[in-house]
Amino acid sequence: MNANRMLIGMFILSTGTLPAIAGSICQEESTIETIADGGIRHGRSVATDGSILVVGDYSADNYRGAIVIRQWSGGAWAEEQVVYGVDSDDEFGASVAVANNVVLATASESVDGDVDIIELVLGDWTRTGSIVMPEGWQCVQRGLAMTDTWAAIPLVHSDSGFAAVGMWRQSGGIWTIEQTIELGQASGIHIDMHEDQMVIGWYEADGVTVYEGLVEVYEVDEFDTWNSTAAIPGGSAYLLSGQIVSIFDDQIAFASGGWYVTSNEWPARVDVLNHSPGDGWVETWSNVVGDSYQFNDLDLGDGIIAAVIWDSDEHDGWQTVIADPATGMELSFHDPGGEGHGPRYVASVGEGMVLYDVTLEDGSREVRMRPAADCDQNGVKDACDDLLGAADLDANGELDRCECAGNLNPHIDVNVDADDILDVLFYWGTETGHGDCDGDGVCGVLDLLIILENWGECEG
Ligand SMILES: [Ca+2]
Ligand SMILES: [Ca+2]
Ligand SMILES: [Ca+2]
Ligand SMILES: [Ca+2]
Repeated sequence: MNANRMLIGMFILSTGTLPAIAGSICQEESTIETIADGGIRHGRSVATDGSILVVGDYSADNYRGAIVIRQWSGGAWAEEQVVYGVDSDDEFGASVAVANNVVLATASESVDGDVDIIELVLGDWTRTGSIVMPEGWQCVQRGLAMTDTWAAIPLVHSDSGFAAVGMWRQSGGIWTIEQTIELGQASGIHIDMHEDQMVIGWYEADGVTVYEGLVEVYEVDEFDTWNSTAAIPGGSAYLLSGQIVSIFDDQIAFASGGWYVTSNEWPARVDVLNHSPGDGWVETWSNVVGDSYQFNDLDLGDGIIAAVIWDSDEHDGWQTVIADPATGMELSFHDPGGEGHGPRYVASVGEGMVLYDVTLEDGSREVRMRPAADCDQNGVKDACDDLLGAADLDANGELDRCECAGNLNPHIDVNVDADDILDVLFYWGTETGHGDCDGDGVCGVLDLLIILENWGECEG
């Protein structure tokens, strides 16, 4: 290795500025606070595409409604921007979606509303137009979904009450309706899209008899037509299936049962199915959460599920849950708001970041974003911590500081000892993953204290 190359190597090791890592992937924890003049429904809807966070509050300004947008730009979160509804009691922002630098937001089903288009114009998020509903159809409050080129809007017929999904395609900034997927008599549907796939959950599909529910997968063909490619009927095990659905890269997740919707008759459960060319959609994971529970939201992305679950047996039984179906991991419960400050409504996951809502001690609300995988809880995704260099010296896929606090050389020993102190002294004052016991990105006195506190053999 010549001297120049060694210098470059040292630079990468010490600063972590690997050019291959996109800024949005290593973004940090963020918060969107309650809009000052509203707030009780702040966070009732959320959406993210990784670099843009959108939070809806349809109660803002006496139910005119508003959305708050934050954008990751130039390595930091830009200031929040607020876009209000046009008319009073619009309930704007009841449902939001974001893709390709375009935000879509609905008004309530009680209003004869269209879907507004909000885009960046000279650095300001601005209402640039709206998607007009077809004659006789109204937009439903919940379940708006979009991709870079498509928007799927849940519709209800003004006279018959029949449910449908309107498919709009965007070309050159103009949105045109291409198709109306008519479902039948019942308006309770939920939609999610990812690239050229869509899932529709229709939990009242069998509304005449037992509400077994139906989850349907659609794919778009080369003629821009969406076709149903799979139907997963409810049946007794999945009663009211499809109340919440999510799709991501040939994987779907859906919630069924639950305390609130079935009065404890059928337990709340989540099921995950994977698609493979030969076998179709096959169940790969399921979790029966229990009789007293209900799902309020779930979202699938990057191979993990983020969900909001409520336990009716507990006074404040709200929890945000992150689960990894691929590893068969049981649901792991997080209560990011702390005791009594649980989430209520939403969870969304994208680019390895989870978006969730919390109620604070004074009753105000905020929406937070944090990495899904953050074992050292420093607000930085562990994969990004590792990019700071040598944070996983034994190369087992877990940050060394999470495995044994203070042991900087797990590839050599399992002790917090003198050579760890020598490492800290060597890296003292530098930005590094090595020698950084507390995960603040630099090596210094706090790291030395952790070594002294944990002196001796590693546990486990
Ligand atoms: Ca971390
Ligand atoms: Ca390790
Ligand atoms: Ca050691
Ligand atoms: Ca440190």
